Amino acid sequence: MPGRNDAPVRAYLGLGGNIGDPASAMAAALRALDADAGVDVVAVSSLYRTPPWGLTDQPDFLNAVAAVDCRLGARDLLALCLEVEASLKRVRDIRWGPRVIDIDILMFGSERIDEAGLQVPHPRMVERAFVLLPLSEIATDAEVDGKTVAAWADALDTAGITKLESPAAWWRG
Ligand code: A4P
Ligand code: MG
Repeated sequence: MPGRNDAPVRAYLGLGGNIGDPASAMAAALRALDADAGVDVVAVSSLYRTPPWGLTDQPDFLNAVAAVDCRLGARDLLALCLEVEASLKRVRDIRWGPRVIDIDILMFGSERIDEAGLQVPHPRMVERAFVLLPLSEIATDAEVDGKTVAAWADALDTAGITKLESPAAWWRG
C-alpha cells in the first residue's frame, strides 16, 4: 500500500445518478474527494445524458468520469468513495430515494484487483458507452485489457447518449 512519500497512483472514477439533481450530487462528490488529503482531482470529463443500461425502466442517467491522483491504497479509495456516496445519499434519501449517486473505481493505475467487494478494472466498464465515452475524453490512450479506451469506445453502440455543454470546471460549483 502506498505510503505518504510514494508517487501517487492515477486512478479513474466513474460517477452516475438518475434521481434528484445528479449533476449537483456528482459535483459535491468530486469536491468532497478532492478535499481529502490523499486525493487530487486532476481532470473531469463533460457530463453525459445516457439511457439506462441494464434495468431500462428507469429515468435517464447523468454520467461523468474523473481522473484522480491518489495517495491512498485502492481499498482506502473505495472506502472514501462509499463514505462520500453515503453522505450524499443520506441527505437526499429523505425525498428522492437512494440512487442519486454511484461512484465506481474504474481503474487504479495498472493494478488488477479481484477481491471480495473490489474488482479493478471495473468488470463491466468495457461494455458501457456511458463509461467509455466520457473516459475517452480524459484518458484516450489508457489501456484496459490490452486495448485503449478509445478502441473500446469505438466498438460500442453510443446511440442515445448526449454530451452536455458544461463549463470545464462544472464540478467546482
Ligand atoms: N465494488 C466492487 N468493485 C468495485 C469497484 N471497482 N468500484 C463493490 C466500486 N465498487 C466496487 O456497489 C456495490 C458494491 O460493489 C460496493 O459496495 C463495492 O464493494 P453499488 O454501486 O452499491 O452497487 P450497484 O451500483 O447497485 O451495482 P453494480 O453492479 O455496481 O452496478 P453498477 O455497475 O454501478 O451499475 N446506466 C447508465 N446509463 N448509467 C449508469 O451510471 N449505473 C448502473 C449501476 C446501471 N445502469 C446505468 C448506470
Ligand atoms: Mg456501482
